[in-house]
Formats: sequence, structure tokens, C-alpha cells
Amino acid sequence: MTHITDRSGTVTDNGGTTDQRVQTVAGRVMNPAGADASTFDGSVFVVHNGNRQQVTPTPCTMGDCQPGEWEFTTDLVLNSGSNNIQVVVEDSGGSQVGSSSTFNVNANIPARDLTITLTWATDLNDVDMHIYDPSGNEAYYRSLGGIPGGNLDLDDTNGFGPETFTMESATPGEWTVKVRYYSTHGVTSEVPVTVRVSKHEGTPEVFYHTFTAEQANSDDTTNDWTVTTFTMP
Ligand SMILES: [Ca+2]
Ligand SMILES: [Ca+2]
Repeated sequence: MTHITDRSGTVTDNGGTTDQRVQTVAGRVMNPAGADASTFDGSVFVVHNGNRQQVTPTPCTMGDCQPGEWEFTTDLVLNSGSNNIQVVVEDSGGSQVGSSSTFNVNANIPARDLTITLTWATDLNDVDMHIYDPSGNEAYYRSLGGIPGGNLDLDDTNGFGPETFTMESATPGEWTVKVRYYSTHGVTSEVPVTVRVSKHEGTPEVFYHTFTAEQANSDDTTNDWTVTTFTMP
């Protein structure tokens, strides 16, 4: 990767500064299976300040593609201050076979009271986060701004996430986080799900759950995972 891009299309290069929290990271990686392979035989991760986020590579189509080169794009929500970003490629056995140099950007944005991130370990399928503030307002895929002052960045419907909720000044009181397996999109395996809750951009508290394919049920709350309930001061 050589740069990040915010939603207005403004590019920030390595070593640069931005005042926009939500960015797009894109880049190219070599397929561990070689130049002639039609599937990507491995995994690609964007590592942001130590947190690994898996992304979906697709065959390189734009511009001067080299043999065996694939590309990826993903959303990234920056932290206030320093952000270190690295791209890592693993082969299908989980051994690291490639990595980029570390990209650093300084984000000139306020620290957040609350950051909640949902990721899952399967490609193609749709998992959703539902967040309830102390007044019962809900932020979810159909109402990304459903909690006044907060922002759920997007609804990822095709694998891995992340879906990230951020709020600079979180309402005091009791908050609840739930996760629903919305649709398998043909995935039959179990779905390991991870939620990270970080207060004041500190070390996240991490929660794990596994859904089965039978638990995917769109707008039915029956199989919801209640991740955590916590109090903001
Ligand atoms: Ca989703
Ligand atoms: Ca996705």
C-alpha cells in the first residue's frame, strides 16, 4: 500500500496527517499459489496498531498488473494520533509469506469515548452489529446513525467485517451490544465472531462467539448473541 483515501477522495501518503477518521486502504499482494492460480491460496490481513483485520483479495484488474498480483480494498477507522498500518500475507497453512513496510499516518482527530468493532472469520457472509445506547436508541445496518452523536461506519455484507461504531462523547449510562448472523450467503461452516470494545481508545476488551449456519436468521432476534452490557460514566 502507498496511501490511504478518505471519503471525499483526499489522499494521505506515508508519514502524512489527516483530519478524517474513516479511510480506505487499498493495495496489491502476490498470490502465494503463484501466477497461474485462479483462486487466492492464503489470507491477507491489514494490521492496524496491532489489530489484525482480514480482507478479501480479488484478481488484479486495474492498470499495470503483474503476474500473480491480486488487489484488496477495505475501510479503516483511524485512532486519534499515531496509526501504524501494515499488510501481511499468509499462505493456506497460516505461515507468513509476505509483508509490506509499515505505513504511518497521524490523525488529527479527537480521541473517542467509545469504539466497538465487529469482525468475523468467514468470507462472503453477512453478520451485523446492533448497539443500544442508554436511551434505547439503536445503531445497526438500517440506521447507521441511529444513536445521536454516534456513527456505525458501514454494513459489511460479504465477509470478515469490520463494522465499526464510534462515538466521541458517549452518553452516560448502560450500553448493550448484540450481534446477529443475518445471512450465510451460502457459507455452511461455523462462523467465529469477534467484538472489541475500547473505551477512550485504550486496550480493547475482546469478546468471542461462534455462530452455526442454522442460526442465520435475518430480522429474527432468536439467535442474537448479547455480547456485553457496560456502563459509561
Ligand atoms: Ca453486516
Ligand atoms: Ca467485506
